[in-house]
Amino acid sequence: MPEVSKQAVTVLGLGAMGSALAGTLLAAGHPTTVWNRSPGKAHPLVERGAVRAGSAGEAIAASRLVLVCLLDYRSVHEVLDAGTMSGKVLVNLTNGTPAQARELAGWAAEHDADYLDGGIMAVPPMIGGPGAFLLYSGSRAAFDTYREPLDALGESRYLGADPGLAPLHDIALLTGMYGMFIGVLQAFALVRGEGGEVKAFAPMLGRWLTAMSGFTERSADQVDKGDYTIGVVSNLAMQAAGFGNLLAAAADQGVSAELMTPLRALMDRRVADGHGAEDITGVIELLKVSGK
Ligand code: FVH
Repeated sequence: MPEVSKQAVTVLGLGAMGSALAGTLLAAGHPTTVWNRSPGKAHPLVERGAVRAGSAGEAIAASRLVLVCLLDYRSVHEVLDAGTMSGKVLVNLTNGTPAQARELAGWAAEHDADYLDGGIMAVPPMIGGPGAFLLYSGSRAAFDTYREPLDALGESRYLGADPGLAPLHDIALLTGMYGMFIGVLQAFALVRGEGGEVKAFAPMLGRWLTAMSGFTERSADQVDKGDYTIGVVSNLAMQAAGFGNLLAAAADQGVSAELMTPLRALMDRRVADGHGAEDITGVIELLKVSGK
């Protein structure tokens, strides 16, 4: 059986993530052209079989599929302006806002290019492994045509034609992650504040966070229905009273509670508004910004 040739890919940006993407595509057998502003970062990939382009324009010309993974959208625009995008399929894996993605999709359309936005839900060592998943939105045709190289990077999930959908979900997921980071950092600061060994405490924290992870599904149901009385196990008034102890313990230890105090204020407002018997999820009602 003759070997079916794999689709050629250009990767613009060889930071930690771009290098992982290009290395994974090479390992999957895709002819890969690479370019980076600082050319030295291409060297390990060239040793593995990548073609180093002399300029961003040359890299864009090399393949129909152009993956871009740079620091931000400003750098994306700077780099893409150097090439001819007509007839290309641009897959942008740079972190940004839904508005930035929609603007770039419009720019691509003006330049006669197809556009797919992507959100990478993985850190570089995870790329190509079973834990990585990537969110896509924008051109369905681009997603279907290049499904094979996209799947090589991780599990691919297409969210819809609106290019803003992938960054919306990406940013929402990262928001959840940073919320967890806030809690972990504050918990470690408290344990350290009393001279405890954080490494010994960490497995207990991991176990507790796993036990509490059911909150996401239970609260999602409450939010979708706009009813914060469904399945209440721990009412808000009780939680608000206990939350004060988290802040008081920090103050006793000389640990700042600045990561936590905003939630305290919102819980207290919600209780004062008469929702103490409901779930904490109702705090979301106070996050609505008027005029939007
Ligand atoms: N690394 C991670 O954990 C996360 C995982 C989820 C996705 N993010 C996003 O991926 C984008 C790239 O992140 P990265 O990890 O590759 O970042 P760096 O290693 O810092 O590399 C940045 C690359 O961007 C190039 N660059 C910056 N400014 C410019 C510019 N004005 N013109 C051209 N290129 C530019 C930089 O080039 P150089 O400094 O090597 O010359 C790197 O190639 C990012 O959106 C994450 O949020 C990563």
